[in-house]
Amino acid sequence: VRRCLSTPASHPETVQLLGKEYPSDSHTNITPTVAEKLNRNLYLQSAHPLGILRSLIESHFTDFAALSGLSPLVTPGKNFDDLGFPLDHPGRALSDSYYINRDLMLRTHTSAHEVEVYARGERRWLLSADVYRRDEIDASHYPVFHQMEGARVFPASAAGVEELEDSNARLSEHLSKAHIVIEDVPHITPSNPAQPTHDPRTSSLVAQNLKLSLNSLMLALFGGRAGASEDPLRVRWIEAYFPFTSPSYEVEVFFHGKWLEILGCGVVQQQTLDRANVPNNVSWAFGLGLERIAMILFSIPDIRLFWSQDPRFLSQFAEGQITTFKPYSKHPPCYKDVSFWVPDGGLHDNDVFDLVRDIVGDVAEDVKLIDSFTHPKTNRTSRCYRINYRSMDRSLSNEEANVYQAGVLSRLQEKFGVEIR
Ligand code: FA5
Ligand code: MG
Repeated sequence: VRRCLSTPASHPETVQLLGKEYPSDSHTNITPTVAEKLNRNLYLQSAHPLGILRSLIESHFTDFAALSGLSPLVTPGKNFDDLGFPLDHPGRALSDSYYINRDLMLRTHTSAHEVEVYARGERRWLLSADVYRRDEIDASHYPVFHQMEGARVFPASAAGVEELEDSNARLSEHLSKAHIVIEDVPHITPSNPAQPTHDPRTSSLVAQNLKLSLNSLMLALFGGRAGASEDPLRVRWIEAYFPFTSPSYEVEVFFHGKWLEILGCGVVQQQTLDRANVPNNVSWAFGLGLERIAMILFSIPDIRLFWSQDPRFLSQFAEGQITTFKPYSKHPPCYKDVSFWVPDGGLHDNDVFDLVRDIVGDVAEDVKLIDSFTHPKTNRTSRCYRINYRSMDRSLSNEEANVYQAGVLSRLQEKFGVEIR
């Protein structure tokens, strides 16, 4: 995995990913640090927290196909257009997503594979994968994370309604005995409507089946782990919006005193199923964040730890077991500020964050914009970011942090033409 960075951006160059070479263009913004992650496959390692969690969910959904190993390189068509994202959706922007070139990107969510999996004829399926987003830098954000998509298809017919009623009765029965408190929202409302081509009653049954299936998963994952055994598990359903589902919801779980967003889901837009050549069917789908859940279940305090190859991290986990992570060290933080005048064309926060992550790697724990002002006379804008340099594995010397800091400063000047203050 290599990108020739020595040539200026205006020259033709290529990007090497997963053993293949791709032409780059004005869209290319993938960094070597991110490119390195493409073949790590953390979620496939049976004794890694992400792999343990994946297996746990897969064994909960009996009779669902468990898919994985699909290439992270997808067309924007697959990631966005097939799912009905409007052309001006912010997720498409260079500031938010990684592009290899204008025709190829790193998937930003597992929903990018919905059409092809439905088209294969799968009717109950799970799909796990690494996904990529340009984002802020802190203990719960990393440019690579993992999602699991899940879906179930029913025929849009009397037989389908019968299957739904049957499944809903069974799941309700199972949940009625459980120690769980669910804050629900109505399946369908004017602001979260059934699709025009759907029979509202069928849509409502599909939404109910989705909710029951996921409440049952939450119970399997968190039940009995929510704190004192007397406390019931609390799950909260919230109305949401996604271009590719309606109605849509988000699920939050109350854990250690906080509501935590776990997943997005909904009744799949008919155009997705039509595009996959399975009309006359209805489906629900969800997409959950594996890190979010694993951080709670294993008490992992920092998302960078998932990428650690330190045996003090890896040796704490075993296949099939949820264990509580014991932090082996917390080295002192080392804060350094970088102040500069923003270039005339402007500069996106995510461009700064990505540059820091690329130069400093996992030693960058946190980057925050702490000050921004525009000079009243010259109209120039100055910004100050505070970087926290801290390794999870070892103590960092001030000299080392200074070397990183110098690297950040010179790359900011070279790449974006900022004027350091
Ligand atoms: C999606 O990605 C939708 N594709 C989910 C979906 C699938 C909706 C199918 C409907 C039907 P969202 O961007 O909210 O939605 O991400 C889904 C989950 O991924 C979040 O709930 C969260 O658990 C996780 N997630 C999102 N962003 C991050 C991040 N930066 N770091 C870690 N986990 C994240
Ligand atoms: Mg969300």
